[in-house]
Amino acid sequence: MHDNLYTPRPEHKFSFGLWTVGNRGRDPFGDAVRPPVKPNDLVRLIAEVGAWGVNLHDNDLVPIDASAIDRDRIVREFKNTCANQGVVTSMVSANLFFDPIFRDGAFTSNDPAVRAYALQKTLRAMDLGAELGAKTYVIWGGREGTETDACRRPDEAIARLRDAINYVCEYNLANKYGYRIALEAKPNEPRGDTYFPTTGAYLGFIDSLAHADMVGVNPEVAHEHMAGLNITHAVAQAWEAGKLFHIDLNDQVIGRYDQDFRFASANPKAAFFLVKFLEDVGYDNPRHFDAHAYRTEDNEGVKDFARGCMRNYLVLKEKALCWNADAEIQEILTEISSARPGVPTVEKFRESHAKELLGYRFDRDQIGMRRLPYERLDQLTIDILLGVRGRRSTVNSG
Ligand code: GCO
Ligand code: MN
Ligand code: MN
Repeated sequence: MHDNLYTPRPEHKFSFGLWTVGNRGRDPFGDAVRPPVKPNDLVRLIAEVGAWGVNLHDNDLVPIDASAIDRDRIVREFKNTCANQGVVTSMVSANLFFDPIFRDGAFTSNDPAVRAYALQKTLRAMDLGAELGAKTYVIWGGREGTETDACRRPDEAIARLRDAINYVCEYNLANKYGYRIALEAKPNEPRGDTYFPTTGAYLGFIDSLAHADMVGVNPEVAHEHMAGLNITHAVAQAWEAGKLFHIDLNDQVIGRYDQDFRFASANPKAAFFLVKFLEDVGYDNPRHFDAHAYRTEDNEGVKDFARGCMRNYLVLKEKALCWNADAEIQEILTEISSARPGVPTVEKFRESHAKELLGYRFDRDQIGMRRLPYERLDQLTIDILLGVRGRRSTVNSG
């Protein structure tokens, strides 16, 4: 492939989970369609497609019942493969949803033994990630939810989750692991309802933690879309709060099952505004593709899927640059937000300003008449997205 605008490079911090490129196409209605690929070979695949990092759950790499000796050998070999392939382990997590013990949740379970086991599994996953050099630890409350609220009071579940996260933060400090903990929200699936259904819900919760500074969020495109929400607004709130520690990029049609499609494949316009936001603000944490190939693909097709995720990101990044450089777009943006001479503006509170503001007579008719040419603005955006406007890439786009 030619080295061009759409070639992934380490500075893009593109990463894939072992469970994403290793997804075998199992769904609730059908069994696996792709043969298993070993973690070390998945790392080779990640290197081959040009990504920077790999993410994993504890049991994506180390079987849940592995002996200590096997565990150490597996981790050693994985570390070697990553080093040889130039792939960074960027994020780790514990699988707190697959084993039947977690069928009613992990940290929020009513059973104290389940909660303690979930914590033990998490601490071990933190040890594992630290050994591999990971700096982000994701907590996704996979089964932290209900089908019926008869089973427990939701505020008790919330308090249990707080206790667990506070413990995790203390362990992080005690071991000097330097993790940034990223909480990932999802509205439902696999449970009927999940506690903390949205990124915004987690942002509200973080302030109640003992080590709030250590904890941020990991918004996922599909999860906000499943709830019918605007992912860019959620991401912007996280960014603005200094909490955008990680991001799960994929795609999802609103109202459907948890699809995990290739990034930007279902809603390219929403993906465009997301990429534009991340690039405009200078987001520099990992860009993780938490998605998987269509069930119709074989293992070769998984590479097409992975390359497509990164390519779409980079194409949209280039489109965002075109958008920012477009004179007509910039003119409209300036026009719609310019201040009016003599009309008060919002300032920091001062008695004198409040007095002036209260005394001023706003001409609602005149102010309300300002043209807001959003049809034109959006059409210019669509023209850029559809490739009939804006800088044309002169290099072969491979
Ligand atoms: C999902 C989630 C997971 C998490 C992963 C990392 O919908 O299944 O997005 O893929 O991101 O478990 O904690
Ligand atoms: Mn998901
Ligand atoms: Mn995810």
